[in-house]
Formats: sequence, C-alpha cells, structure tokens
Amino acid sequence: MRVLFGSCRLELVQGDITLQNVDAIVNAANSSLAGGGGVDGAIHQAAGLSLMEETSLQYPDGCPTGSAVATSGGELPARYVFHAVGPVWKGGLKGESDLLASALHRCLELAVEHSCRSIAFPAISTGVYGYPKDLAANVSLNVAKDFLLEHGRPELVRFVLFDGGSYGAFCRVLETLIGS
Ligand code: AR6
Repeated sequence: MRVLFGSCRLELVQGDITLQNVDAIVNAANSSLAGGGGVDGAIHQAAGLSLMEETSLQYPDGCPTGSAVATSGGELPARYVFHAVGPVWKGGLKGESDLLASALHRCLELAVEHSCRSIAFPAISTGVYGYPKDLAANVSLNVAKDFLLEHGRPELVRFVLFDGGSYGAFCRVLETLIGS
C-alpha cells in the first residue's frame, strides 16, 4: 500500500527490513544497544560485526528509551542504521505512546540530518516489547504523516512489516489517515 503526503511517499510492505534498498533502516534496539533477538538480531547478523563495534565505540552509554542514534550500515544495502529504542508496553498509561512517537520522530530527524532520501522502519516495540500492533500502527503512522507534511522530506518512508498480521494492522490505520 502506498500513499502520498505532499510530495513524499509513505509505503507499507510485508518483508525483511535487512534487504531494503534505502538510505537508512531503523533498528528496534534496547537502551543498552547490546543487541538481541527479533529485528535487532537480524540486522546485526546481516550487517556484520563492525556494527556492534561501531555502536559500542560511539555510544558506550547506550540510548534512552524514546530516542535513537545513528551508525553506518556495515554490510547492509542501507548506508545507515538508526538504532531506535521503543518502550516496553506496560498497559498504556506509562507514557508508552509518547515514547514510541519520540523514537520515530528522532529517526526522521536523523534521516534529514544525514541527507537520507529514503528510510525504512520495522514495527518498533510490537515484538518482545509487547506493544499492541494496532495501537503502535496508529502512533507510528501519525508521526510519519505529520513529519512529512511539516518537513517535506524524506522523499520515502517505508514501513516493513514482517508478518501478515502487522501488515494488516498498519494498512487499516493508514486507510483512516488518508484525507483526514
Ligand atoms: N524485518 C522486519 N521486521 C522484523 C524482522 C525483520 N527481519 N524480524 C522481526 N521483525 P522486536 P521490539 C518484526 O521484538 O518489540 C530485541 O531483542 C517483529 O515481527 O524485534 O521493539 C531488542 O534487542 C515485530 O513485528 O522489537 C530489544 O531488546 C517487530 O519487528 C527488544 O527486542 C519488532 O519486534 C525490542 O523489542
């Protein structure tokens, strides 16, 4: 599914983020940037050992929840990896939506700062961190839409959803944002 916001494209695809031919891909990391499973494990495996070396050298103190830091893409097709730290879902009353929104927003700022024309996101926080997919889709897509309408870049924001359930949840929310 693809939608235009101003002159920018927002796309939803089902697939593997490590294979995306974009300027930057976003990792769903933890605050110690220590690596892990899920999309984090897949990205580190595909990027090679230099990614962890670079991350620990540049960011020895990790990254707070709700923010993101940039490294090169190692052996990935993408030039950069933005390591975003989403919140753990604790029922929805612990600031989770603000933290998820600010992690996404920081990645879009990093894309502009690094002159990236295209960026791909996974469904941050919706795996091990337990954020309900439909609620995460609502937060994530609204942040992307508002940023594109306000800044007019990056040219392409793609959400890469690993499974059909996530893809469906993101499609249903995006339908509601068209023309709203
Ligand atoms: N491409 C795109 N999406 C993927 C891929 C992939 N190759 N692999 C998994 N996903 P998760 P979180 C989806 O658990 O909830 C890690 O251990 C997955 O199906 O990776 O933010 C970190 O180190 C799900 O929809 O991230 C942290 O400790 C989504 O990516 C913690 O997990 C996010 O699931 C972060 O948890």
